[in-house]
Amino acid sequence: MNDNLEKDLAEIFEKIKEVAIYIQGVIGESEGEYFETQNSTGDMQLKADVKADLIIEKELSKIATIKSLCSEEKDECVICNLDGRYHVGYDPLDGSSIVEANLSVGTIFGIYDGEFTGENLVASAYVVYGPGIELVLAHKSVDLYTFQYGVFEYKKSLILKERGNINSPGGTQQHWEKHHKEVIESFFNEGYRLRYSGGMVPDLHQILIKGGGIFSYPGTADRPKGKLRMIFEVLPFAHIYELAGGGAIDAKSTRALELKPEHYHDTTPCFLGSKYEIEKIKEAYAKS
Ligand code: P6P
Repeated sequence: MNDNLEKDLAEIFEKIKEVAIYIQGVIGESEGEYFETQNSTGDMQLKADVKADLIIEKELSKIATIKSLCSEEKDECVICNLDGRYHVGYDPLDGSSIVEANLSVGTIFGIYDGEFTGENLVASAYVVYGPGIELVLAHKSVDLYTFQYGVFEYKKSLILKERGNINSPGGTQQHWEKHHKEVIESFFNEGYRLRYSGGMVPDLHQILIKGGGIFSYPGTADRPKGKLRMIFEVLPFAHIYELAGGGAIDAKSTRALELKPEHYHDTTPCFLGSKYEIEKIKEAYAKS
């Protein structure tokens, strides 16, 4: 039992609001320039990636209840407070490769009370840096805040209906397996609209804001384990989608929140969406 959870999360959420504003500034200055370095997943590192990561590490390590910070941009976790309790997995700037195209990008946080598994996720959050800054905080509900006149103002809770009409299909299409191609096509044949920017945060945010749909990043011939990282990306969004009334599974139809990463940077095929769409994915993959 954790009697301090609400108070602890309130402090962490306030800090996330603060770093969101700093990171927006970093993006604003960015001209898409890269370092010569790569991160643990082999992605080239934008200076904005590294700057955003340093901001988060500097600010969140000030919170005494946070024991460790595990970043997509670093090989290992950083222990910040030995007497702390929570382990925060985060992607400081997801989709940074599209910053140079001035498309929306985001930051993702998973707050784990114990080791990095879905069952230990006590809260998740993400920030969308777009025409405005939007923040979603998820603990007992999925709550949307918009940055207006210098503060984050609560707008509403986000809920996923039984089904939607957005289809957001990731992965290299020439490497999709036959059954995956067929189920993606089946949504389009039902009138779904293609909405895919290459930024996981705005793509998943759009489905939540519109109330339903399906996002997929499958295992493909070139990436059998998919591309999206469990700890920093898939588990936090799986937590958010389930809390909003939808679902999140892997290619074996296992609940994403039941997956147990073996390594910090493990990836998984993932499907996140409304209940109807998740069931269609399960049926299609069961036949394969
Ligand atoms: P692709 C961005 O690099 C990212 O990690 C996610 O934000 C996004 O969903 C995915 O990769 C896009 O990958 O292969 O479609 O470019």
